[in-house]
Parts: sequence; structure tokens; C-alpha cells
Amino acid sequence: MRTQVAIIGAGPSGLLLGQLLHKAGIDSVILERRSREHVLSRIRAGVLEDGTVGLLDQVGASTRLHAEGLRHDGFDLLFGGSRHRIDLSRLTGGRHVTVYGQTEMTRDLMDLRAAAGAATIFEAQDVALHAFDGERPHVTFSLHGAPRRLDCAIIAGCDGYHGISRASVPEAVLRTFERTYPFGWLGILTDVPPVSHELIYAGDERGFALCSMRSPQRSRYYVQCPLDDDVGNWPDDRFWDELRRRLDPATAEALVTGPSIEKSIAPLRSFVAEPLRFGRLFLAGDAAHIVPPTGAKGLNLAASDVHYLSRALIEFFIERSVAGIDSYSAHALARVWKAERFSWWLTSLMHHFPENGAFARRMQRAELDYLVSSDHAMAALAENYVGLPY
Ligand code: RFL
Ligand code: PHB
Repeated sequence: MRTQVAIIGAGPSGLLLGQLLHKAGIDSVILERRSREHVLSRIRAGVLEDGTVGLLDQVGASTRLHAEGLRHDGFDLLFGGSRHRIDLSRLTGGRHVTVYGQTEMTRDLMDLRAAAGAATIFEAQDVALHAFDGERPHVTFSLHGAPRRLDCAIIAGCDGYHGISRASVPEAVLRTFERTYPFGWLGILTDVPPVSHELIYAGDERGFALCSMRSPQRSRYYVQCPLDDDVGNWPDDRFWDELRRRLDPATAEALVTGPSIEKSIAPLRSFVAEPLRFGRLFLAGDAAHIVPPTGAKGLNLAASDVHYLSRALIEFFIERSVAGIDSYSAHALARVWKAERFSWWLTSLMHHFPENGAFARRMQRAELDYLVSSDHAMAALAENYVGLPY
């Protein structure tokens, strides 16, 4: 089998890259380790920047998003018993974010790819990357027990944090930067109306909480929990009690509870691998970097990487120029580091850190008080939240 671009991973990065290339007439094959059903069963991000929506518009994958996605012009910060609205629209000259689940975005991209007749090979096992330091890389894998080979000009490593792409790069040429946090997020999904029509980020002495949603009938809630905690320790009643205790009385009173349809714990991590290019192998999305979910940046960073990478590959294949692929890593990393900073800052501001003493807690509170009293400070938060320019 032969293609121009072998894309490893059918998450948002791989699927969006595949469509941007397809639009430009560039052929790709996606190799995905899991089944389509498994990929679509993962509950992850929920907030899209307008840049991400613009890319989905560009490939024609946004019809359902525009019909069902929720436009959010602001969100609330809750601390010290009061809610403070961050008016994204006023602070950023009319910009907003869209609440639309990553699962739905992935489904739309998969459907579009299938309709275009582009190849996605699900359940590709033992994917291995070869000869990407030369001009004729190839990928081997096995499918239902049979060995296969895919020849290509470029390999796009879009296979997430635990994927094979970054792991295939010799250690000596890869530099990694990492910060782990001493807590995780316990999240539940439930078919009840959200407590508020906008998101609430709550920074409480007991720990962080987030009230989010997927639709007017489906809510997504999170509470900060110890890193080594187990979902088995969290029957629904305990979750709802803990969430209520982290909200102000009026919001806690308004909370509608129901049985969880999904419950999981995600660790929090900041991570960047540099550079993003090794010969003919290019990393994008979670394969190259991870942010803690506090700023809702993970999925959106995957989209901006793919934007830069698709432009670079279009220059390479159509204009026969290597300028784009030569500058991809530096371009994408400049935006990545800004989102890393924002996600780390908002995480540090809003969470309870076990090692923090009374002074550090007062500093968090003083910064929050300052933030909601200053339009300049709120504007800095807002412009990062809606997404920095590409
Ligand atoms: P993905 O979505 O992880 O997709 C990678 C795909 O590659 C496949 N794969 C392989 N395929 C072939 N061979 C191999 N050896 C392979 N190894 C892996 C995987 O099966 C998968 O289908 O990465 P991508 O496309 O870069 O997209 C990034 C986003 O998914 C990610 O940034 C966000 O979901 C991060 N994230 C969240 N971001 C937010 O903004 N808000 C959130 O609330 C939020 N919650 C989350 C998250 C990430 C999580 N993970 C990764 C543990 C919750 C979780 C649990
Ligand atoms: C979500 O709805 O899953 C979500 C929203 C905002 C975040 C993180 C997660 O910052």
C-alpha cells in the first residue's frame, strides 16, 4: 500500500489533518489502533475556540456543530462564596467559544472522511515507523493477524500521549519538559440540565470544581480529587455532595442531579516534547504536548498544530517547497508554549495544592480578587481563553 501521508491516530488531530490534506488534493491513510466504536466512546474535551471551529468550517465538518453547538459569550469564576462573570465577548471585541463535545467533532470528521472515500484502517496493531530519517519512510502494522506495509513520503504522528510516534524518536534528539500535579479530575456525565447556562470554574478550599455541559440536557461536572483516588470510591451521591460543598449556596441549591452515565478520573499534566519534526516524521496534538484541562486548551492546540502542519505539507507537495516543513516545529511550538503557560497558570490559580501553606492560599485569593476587579487582568484571561491567534 502507498500514500503521500501516513497519519498515525484517528483522534481529532489525525482526522482534521486528513480532511485538510484531502481538500488540497493530498492523499493520506490513517492507521488507528482502536476500533471506531472505542474512539467514539471516549469522553474528553468540550470547549472549542473559534479558530478550531474555523478549521472545521474550512473542511465542511461543521454543519451539526452550528446546529447543535452552544455559543458561550462568557463563564463564571466562583471563589469566596461569589460568582464573577468573565464577559468574553465584551473583553475580546465580540469573540466567543463553542461548547460541542470532542466525541461529536470526532464523529463528524469520521463521517466526512468515510464519505470522501479516504482510507482509515481501524484496529491496526503493532504500528511501527521506519526510515523517517530518509526520504522513503514506511510504516508496518498488522491487521487481523496479517502483516502489512504502508509506504509514504511523510509520517504524521497524531497518536496521542501514549502513542508510538514520539516513542520512535531517538532519545538523544528529543527534549522533554514536564510538570505533574498532585491531583486529578474526577468527571461525570449525566443527562440532566446544566446548573447554569455558562461554565462555572470554582476554586474552593476543598478543591477545584467545574460545572460544564454538552447540551441543554446533558451536564458534565468535575471535582478535583487525590491523584491516587479510585472511581470506585465515588458513588454518585458522594460526588454530588462534594460538588455542592464546593459551590455557593444558591448554585448548590439550583443543582439538578441524576445518575452518572460516565465517570472517570484523569491525571493533570503539563508536557512538551521538542522539536516537532524528525526528518520526515512530524508530531501534532497530544503526541507532542499535554496541558491540564483547566483552560480547555488540549483539543484546540491539536487543531492549531494541524493547521500549521497542513499548510506546511501543502507547500511541500503542491508548491514543492520545504520552507513550511522546515519552520513547522518553531511555528507550532510558539503557540503551544503560550497555551502551556495559560493552562498552568489557571490550574495553579484555581486548585487546592496539598503542599500550599496559608501564605500561598492567600496569594491565590489575592490574585483572584485582583483578576475580577481589573478589566486589564480579565482581558488577558479572556483573550487566552477564546484562543490566541494562529
Ligand atoms: P488523541 O485524541 O489521544 O488521539 C490519538 C489517537 O491515536 C490512537 N493511537 C494509535 N493509533 C495507532 N497506533 C498506535 N500505536 C496508537 N497509539 C494511540 C489513539 O487510539 C487515539 O485514537 O490525540 P489528539 O488527536 O492529538 O487529540 C488531542 C485531544 O484528544 C486532547 O488534547 C484532549 O482531549 C485533552 N483532554 C481534554 N482537553 C480539553 O480541552 N478539555 C478536557 O476536558 C479534556 N479532557 C483530555 C480530557 C484528555 C484525556 N486523555 C488523553 C487521557 C480527558 C482525558 C481522559
Ligand atoms: C468539559 O466540558 O469537559 C470541559 C470544559 C472546560 C474545561 C475542561 C473541560 O476547561
